[in-house]
Amino acid sequence: MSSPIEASRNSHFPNLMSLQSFILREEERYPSAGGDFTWILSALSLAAKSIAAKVRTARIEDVLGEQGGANVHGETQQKLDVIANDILMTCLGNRPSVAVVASEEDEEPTILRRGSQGGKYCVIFDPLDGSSNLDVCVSVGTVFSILRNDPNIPGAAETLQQPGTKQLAAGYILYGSSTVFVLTTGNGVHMFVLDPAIGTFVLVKSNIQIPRAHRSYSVNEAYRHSFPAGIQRYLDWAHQHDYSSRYIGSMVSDVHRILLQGGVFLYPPTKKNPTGKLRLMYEANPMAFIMEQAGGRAVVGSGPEPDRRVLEIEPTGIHQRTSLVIGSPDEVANVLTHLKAS
Ligand code: AHM
Ligand code: MG
Repeated sequence: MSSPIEASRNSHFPNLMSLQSFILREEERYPSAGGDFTWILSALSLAAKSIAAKVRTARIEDVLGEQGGANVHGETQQKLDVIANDILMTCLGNRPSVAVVASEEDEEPTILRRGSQGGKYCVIFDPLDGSSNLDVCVSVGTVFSILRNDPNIPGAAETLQQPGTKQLAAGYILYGSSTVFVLTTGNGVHMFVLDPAIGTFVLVKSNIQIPRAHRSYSVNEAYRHSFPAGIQRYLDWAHQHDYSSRYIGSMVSDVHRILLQGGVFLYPPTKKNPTGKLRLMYEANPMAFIMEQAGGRAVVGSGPEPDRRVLEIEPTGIHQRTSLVIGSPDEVANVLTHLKAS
C-alpha cells in the first residue's frame, strides 16, 4: 500500500491547502484561541464568496448604480455597498465570539454581545472599497481588521479605538479577474484564490515579500496642485527618474498590485480632504499591517512627522481619516526624502 504522500503524488487531485485548513493549522500555534478565530475567518470567507457572486452578476441582477442615499461620510452609497454590508453583518453576526462589528458604511458600531456573553473579538470592515468603480467593471475589494474586545470598556466605539499595532489579523478580498483573499495574522502574508469549480479559497502564495524597490507610483495626480510641496517635489523627481504611473482608483487593487510587483501608493492631504481621504481603521490600518508583514512600509507622509507609522496612530474616532504612503521600503523612503527636504 502506498504512503499518503505517495498517494497524493499519484493522485489526479492536486494537494491543495484551503483557507479553512490553513487557518486551523495557524490556530494550532495558539491553543488558547480555542477555535474562535477559525470561526470568524470562515465567516469572512463565506461572506467573500457571497459578495464575489453578487459582484459577478450585478449587471444581470440589476444591482449596479446608486442606492439613493449617502453613507456616514456623506458619500453616495452604491446598491452593492449596502448588499455587501448586509452579507458581512449576517455572516459575522452568527459567530458567537464576535462582540462588536463596525462598518465604514454605518455611523455607529453594532454590539452583538458583551464580553460576559462570550464576545472576544471586534471585526472592522470596509464592505466594498472602490465601489464607485463597479458600474464600469473595475476591480473592488473588501478590507477587514480583527481586534480583541476589551470586556472592561463598556462603549463599542471606545473598545474599537485601538492603534493598528494591536490588530490580531487583517486582510482584504479583491474581486478582480479572480477573487483573491490576502490574509495576515501577524505571521507573514498569505494569498488564496477562489477556485470557482470547488467553491474554495486555495493557497497560492505564502509568506509574500514585497520587492524592495520598483519605479512606479500610484496617486490621483489630478489633485497635484493641492498636494503638499514635498509630494509635488517627489512627483517631479519621479518624472525625472523614469517612473511609471498606475492608478486604478480602487485602493485594494492598487495596493494589491504594489504588494506583488513593488512601487508606492500615495493618498496625500488635498484641498478637498485636508487630513487625507482614506479611513484609518477600515482601510489604512489593515493595509499597513499587511504591508509591514510583507516587508514594506506604511507611513502618514504628511505633517511634522511624515515618517510616523500608520499603525502607531492612536485613534480618536472610528471614522477618522489619514493620509497614507504605503509600499516598497525603498520607494516609501524616496517619498520621505522629498517630504523632509525644505
Ligand atoms: P470608498 O471607500 O468610498 O470607495 O473610497 C475609497 C477609494 C479608494 O479605493 C481609492 O483609492 C480612492 O477612494 C480613490 O479616490 P479618488 O477618486 O479621490 O482618487
Ligand atoms: Mg473604502
